Amino acid sequence: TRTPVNVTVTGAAGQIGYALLFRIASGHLLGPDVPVRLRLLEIPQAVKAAEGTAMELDDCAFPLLSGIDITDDAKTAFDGVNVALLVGARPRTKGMERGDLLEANGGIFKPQGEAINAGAADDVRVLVVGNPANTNALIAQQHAPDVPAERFTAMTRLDHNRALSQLAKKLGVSVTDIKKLTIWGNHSATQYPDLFRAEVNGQVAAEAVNDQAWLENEFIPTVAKRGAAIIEARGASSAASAANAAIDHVYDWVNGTAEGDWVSMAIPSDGSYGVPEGLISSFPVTVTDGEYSIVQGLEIDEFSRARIDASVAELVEERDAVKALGLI
Ligand code: NAX
Repeated sequence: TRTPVNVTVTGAAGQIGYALLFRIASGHLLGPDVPVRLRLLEIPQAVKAAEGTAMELDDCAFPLLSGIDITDDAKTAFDGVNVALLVGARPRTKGMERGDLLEANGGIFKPQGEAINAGAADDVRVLVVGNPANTNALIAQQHAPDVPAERFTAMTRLDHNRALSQLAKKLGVSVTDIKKLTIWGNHSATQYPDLFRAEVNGQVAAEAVNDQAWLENEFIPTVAKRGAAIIEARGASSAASAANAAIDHVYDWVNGTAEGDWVSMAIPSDGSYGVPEGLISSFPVTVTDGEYSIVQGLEIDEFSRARIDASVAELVEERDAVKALGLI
């Protein structure tokens, strides 16, 4: 029998945590034959709620779930971790300036990065979901100098999946007919969902759409502002779809991407496509043998170039702001 994989989830008592944990325990994160051991990290006030979720996990009698530990101590939570899902973050509250938001999150992601550095397994993979995800990932990574930088990633897969679904609806096709879609840049309103390199049944997606006004004025804003639309409709932020995207991100990172397709992941830039080295920015990536690489050699048209540059400029600003605050 296989040794269980240690999966740590932070913010485990939150709403994404609630949607995520049951799918991890039922084998969707890593595969149907991979046993998992869950570590739940919460703040002290939410430990009891996490214990309640753990009771429900017990009550599912998942064959692959070999144990659950709950803690409010980051060092304990990340000791021996193989997959770290950093979901818990400090949300922006009314009247909060960007500097306050970044500082509050620095107070979370700096110690978590240090704890990962101290105790993680050699093969650790980190996915940051908590916003501002790209910059939180950068903070954690900068405090984990002994972990290869590329193991720190942030989630743009929800944006990717949202874009797939919007495009499929527009063209009356199935999401499986669409390949090579990319989210570029920051997981924020400046992100660029790219249809010029995407394909629909072999045809360039932007050409299949053949409606630049829809692309610019409907598609891009709908994908970029979908989070706000969900809050408006549901009265709560996206949770199950975010958990689903986290599952997709890690599953593909571990098990590989499909031949002839790619996925979107925010990863440390190696300078590809003019994105400054080290920034955690979303790219088209393929995965083979558990290692991702940025799809190379794509020609970037002028319209796309301007959109990518704008989102990357925002990431540079965020990085400079956390630098100025002494967080990295
Ligand atoms: P909730 O507020 O429901 O849950 C967050 C949980 O994190 C709470 O239980 C809280 O106690 C815990 N927490 C706070 N600080 C912590 C710390 N230092 N250590 C451990 N746990 C801590 O939020 P939820 O709806 O679950 O969303 C979580 C995060 O995901 C938010 O930052 C949200 O903005 C972000 N999202 C990111 C998305 C993405 O695509 N990258 C999409 C969905 C979501 O908006």
